[in-house]
Amino acid sequence: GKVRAPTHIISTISDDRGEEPCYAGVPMSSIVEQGFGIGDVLSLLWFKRSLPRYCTKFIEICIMLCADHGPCVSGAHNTIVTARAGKDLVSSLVSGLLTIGPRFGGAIDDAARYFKDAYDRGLTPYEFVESMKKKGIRVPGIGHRIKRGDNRDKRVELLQLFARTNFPSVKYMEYAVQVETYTLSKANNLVLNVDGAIGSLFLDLLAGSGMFSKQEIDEIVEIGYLNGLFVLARSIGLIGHTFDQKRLKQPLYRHPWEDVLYTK
Ligand code: Q5B
Repeated sequence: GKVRAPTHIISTISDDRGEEPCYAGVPMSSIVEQGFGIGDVLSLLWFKRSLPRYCTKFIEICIMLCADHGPCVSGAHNTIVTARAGKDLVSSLVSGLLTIGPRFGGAIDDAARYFKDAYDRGLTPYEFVESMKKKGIRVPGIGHRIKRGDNRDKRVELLQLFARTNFPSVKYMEYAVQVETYTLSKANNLVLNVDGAIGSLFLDLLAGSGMFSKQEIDEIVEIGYLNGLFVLARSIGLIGHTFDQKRLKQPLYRHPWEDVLYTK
């Protein structure tokens, strides 16, 4: 019989060997003809399946809401400083992206992990938050530098409204809201932030859409797909900040001495 030479790479999401590229088996012409959007493309390339319209719309809303948050946040700041140092687009972009992590924008996966574990184990918000405190871990998805109990993050409200109207179940999000109610009783800055809203709502999307097995959901949460949403979205804004600085012909950035505490 035929002997197959061993391959060095296995790939399952896309194929460009035919007449046209395919994403998860769907030819590019179908993607265009059927009027697919970026949420559909992401579903094919990340989850290897077409998701219902309300899911792809939710993904698109996440991307739109996280595309930028002004020039003062960590990522934009790094990108602006890098662009002003005369670096190219890719360098400016990645210098901003490199700030995405557990404190800034990259808490979505951990928010999903911890909210899922706590909800599935039946922990009350009090038990969950206090157990995190004992372990010395900040609750991912909770807390914001400028948002407060009396100045909520509009993005979170928009995501919650969409999900309450369109998702079959929002049990994880409701749990996250209960956690927020408890953390807000401790401090006014401990709001459910955009990472926590996306993390909990994506759990609801995975569990409620009927498109994923329990094993697949566990794998998605364990691997950590969801920070990818923030990385993808914020790249749009970081690229914008790079162009903005170049357009404005901004000089090399130097931080003022007066804003540094020099001490021994
Ligand atoms: N405390 C976000 O902290 C921040 C606590 C907590 C328990 C918590 C903090 C945090 C978890 C990570 C997270 C995503 C660093 C944030 C984002 C995108 C963004 C950004 C933008 C955009 C803010 C004061 C006291 C301390 C702390 C306690 C704080 N958080 N306790 N669980 N989660 N959150 N990140 O204001 O007793 O005084 O020692 O790490 O979800 O990144 O717009 O800027 O779109 O770009 O610096 O929205 O919450 O507060 O560090 O002074 O803490 O609160 O232990 O207690 P802050 P700190 P104590 S969304």
